[in-house]
Amino acid sequence: MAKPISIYQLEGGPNQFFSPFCWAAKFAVAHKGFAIENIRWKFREADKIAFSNQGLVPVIVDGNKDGKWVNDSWAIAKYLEKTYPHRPSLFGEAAVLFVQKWFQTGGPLDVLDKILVLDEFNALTPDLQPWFRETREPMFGCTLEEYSVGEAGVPDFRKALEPMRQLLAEYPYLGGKDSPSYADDFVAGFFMMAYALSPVKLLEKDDVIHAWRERMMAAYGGIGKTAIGYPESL
Ligand SMILES: N[C@@H](CCC(=O)N[C@@H](CS)C(=O)NCC(=O)O)C(=O)O
Repeated sequence: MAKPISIYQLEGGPNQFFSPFCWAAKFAVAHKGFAIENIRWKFREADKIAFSNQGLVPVIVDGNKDGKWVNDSWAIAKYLEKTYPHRPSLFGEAAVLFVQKWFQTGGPLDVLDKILVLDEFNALTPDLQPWFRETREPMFGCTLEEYSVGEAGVPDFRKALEPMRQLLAEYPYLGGKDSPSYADDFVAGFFMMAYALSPVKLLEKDDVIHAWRERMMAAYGGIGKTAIGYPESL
């Protein structure tokens, strides 16, 4: 019987898992039908993942392959697909990598980050908050408060999702199949970040993306639905 795959996953408050990349990896592992062992990881716990020679999560450790580790969500997806080709495929015909680039580069993530930045700051324990401010403010070129747009960013976020909305009007999932592809897992990871951090309603109920998010949260035994988050945001 297959052993679980462990995931080092960013934790904010207790059981508050808000890293979109960790969610993408977690959905991908579940997608391949493996049980998941969550290993909680907080910002700055570099020593815990030092074995991976870098400082970011997710990192997976595969108990089925002598504890092989892989870091980076995209590298993890490629590893899972290559190592377990006979399990449900992560990659559909759609350009999965293009979906990731679109979402992250000049796309919906730009505004989503600005909606959530103060929620992320507030989710952290007081000892981590000064570090978060000191590392993020130089990146943004302004204070967290100046960068934040909060709920006022929702119309722009919805607008930025238009290509995804048009695709989902024709297909149930972003990979163009009747079941999720890794493009779905990846984008759903960002909706899980929002769910974990904020009560803001990102989507209207009649939006096809709303129904897609419901399907993704219910997928793989409901690992999204049972996560700790803000149900009022859905
Ligand atoms: N390209 C990486 C990005 C991973 C990443 O940025 N992880 C964040 C959590 S969302 C992290 O580990 N941050 C630690 C830090 O900033 O020190 C991936 O796709 O896995």
